[in-house]
Amino acid sequence: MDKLIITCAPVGAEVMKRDNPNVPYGPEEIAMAAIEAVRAGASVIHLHMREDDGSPSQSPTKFAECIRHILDEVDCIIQISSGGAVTATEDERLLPVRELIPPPEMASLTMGTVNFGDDVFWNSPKLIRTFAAEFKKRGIKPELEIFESGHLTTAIRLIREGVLEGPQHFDFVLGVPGAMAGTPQNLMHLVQALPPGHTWTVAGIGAAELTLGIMAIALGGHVRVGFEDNVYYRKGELARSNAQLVERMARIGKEAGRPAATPAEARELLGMPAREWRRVTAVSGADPVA
Ligand code: KMH
Ligand code: ZN
Repeated sequence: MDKLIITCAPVGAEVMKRDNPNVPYGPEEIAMAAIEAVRAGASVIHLHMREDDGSPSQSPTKFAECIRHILDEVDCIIQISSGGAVTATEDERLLPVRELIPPPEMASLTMGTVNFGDDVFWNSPKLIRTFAAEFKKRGIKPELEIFESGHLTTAIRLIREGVLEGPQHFDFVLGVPGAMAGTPQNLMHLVQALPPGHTWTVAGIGAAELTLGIMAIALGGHVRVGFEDNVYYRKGELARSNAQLVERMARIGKEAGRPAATPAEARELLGMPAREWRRVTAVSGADPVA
């Protein structure tokens, strides 16, 4: 089986320091958490931004500052969030996708609307097409976020239509309250419904992070861990850091014959161009790359 791509999602838009005091806020703390995670075996960093007080942000300047810190220290695939928070507008969600120079290698792209706790995470077909066109224009590889079974159907339709081109990378996000539960049966259903030729990872929420991660290792998929999805190491014990969660997955993967992929190996597995270690140096309203 292929080497294991470990994605770390160090913060998300919802989790707060009151949930776990080790949750990072602000570009510098988030960068530190990401660097430690990469050193522990993560090759992809799924990145949300936070203000220093913890409120969610889509500020390209803050993204650029954080990415600069990370890439000053380690090579990794930066995957920014185009989901942001449920309160973010469509334009706010697209800001870092449009304005980071150079563009990030990857960004998340959710394949449909879903209940999200007591809120709704809106992703109409029109929004998805707009986002996919922006990604294509800037050469950003999407990670297709699947919170519900119907999201996979939508993704398959968009692939058939050519809106999404080439082998795609799917993230099965299972266990968000209001969405598809984090059960082995649900993961099996999605894996079996996935057409051949694509890659997938699983982001189990809460305790499902570990159980579904182990399942993905056995099935040939990949794994996401981090405080965006889960703040516990085990029941009743908060995780010390994102890196601690990455380390455990890297250890289990190695034992199972799937050592952690390096960033270069992850790019190859995801069908992405090999890259020199790159730095985000600027933000602009204008896009000289497009
Ligand atoms: N925070 C959620 C509303 C993504 O990053 O693309 C959306 C989310 C998905 O986390
Ligand atoms: Zn996210």
